[in-house]
Amino acid sequence: MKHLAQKIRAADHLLLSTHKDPDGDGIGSMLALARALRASGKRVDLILPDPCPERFRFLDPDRLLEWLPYDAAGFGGTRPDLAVIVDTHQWALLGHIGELLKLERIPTLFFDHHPLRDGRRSDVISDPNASSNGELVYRLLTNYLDLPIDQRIGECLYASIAFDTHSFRYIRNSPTPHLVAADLLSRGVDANEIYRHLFASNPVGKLRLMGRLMGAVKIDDGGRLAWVGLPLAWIREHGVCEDDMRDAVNCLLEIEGIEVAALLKEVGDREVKVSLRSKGRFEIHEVAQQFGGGGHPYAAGATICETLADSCGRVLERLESIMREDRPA
Ligand SMILES: [Mn+2]
Repeated sequence: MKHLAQKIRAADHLLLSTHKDPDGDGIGSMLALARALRASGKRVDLILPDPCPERFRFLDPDRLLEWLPYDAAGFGGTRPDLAVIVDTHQWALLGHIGELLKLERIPTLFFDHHPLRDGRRSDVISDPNASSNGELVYRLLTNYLDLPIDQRIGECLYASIAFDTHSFRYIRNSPTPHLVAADLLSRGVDANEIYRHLFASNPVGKLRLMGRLMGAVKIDDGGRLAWVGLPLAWIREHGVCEDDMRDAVNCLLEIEGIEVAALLKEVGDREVKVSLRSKGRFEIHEVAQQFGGGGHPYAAGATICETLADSCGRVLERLESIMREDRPA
């Protein structure tokens, strides 16, 4: 983190970005870092590889976030000195932004909290024990950059942490997210307001689709595995967006006795997004990696280029095989 702080301090013009399908943690982390660095006099541009989902817009009233401002023509003569990517360390998840950074040879650092997929990398600053990237940005600002955290920055950091911990439910028994959140509250952050935006602003179509989806859930492996396939036609019928279905897999994991949950969401012709979750007895990121994806030991995902039915078959086979080894003789 010292290395990252040095590089940031040395840069006058920074570019911040995050992964495709940007989430509350990535967006909150980008905005918090950008606000703090802008206040210290730096030029900071924020670009997203996909549009910002509606429910995170409240964090960005002055519209700092841009989507696709940089086309193939490049940076228009104003090359950033440094790019900092939050909440991922995978080039593949940056889409066209990754290609542009490579093409223009922009020095790029990844600031992340996901376990590294392929050994050590000098361009990745990652702490997989952190609840969220927001927690890491907080640590960077307070302990390494000595930059003040005002109420606005605090809101973004609080939203990051609340989003990735699902309102402080998944905290890996570390007191840190609570301690950081307490400090942010003391800076004037309105936790109720953030909760309302992040978790209590669901469109009714999402609820109806969830009802339909829950009716289709299958329970296997003697009650330890819950899974469901979500056809693209259902998503269209109910008019929900990608972001709306993000928590569906967690509902499956909340069933009594379930150890592993899988949601397979059809997103296009022969394109299925797989989300895997585990309560902690089984590590499922290796299954995601077998399909070219990644994530945390207990929360991971991948994209499979097959039909929905074939994807379900292949994923179930892998999950059942890792769970079989644990079955009492
Ligand atoms: Mn995150």
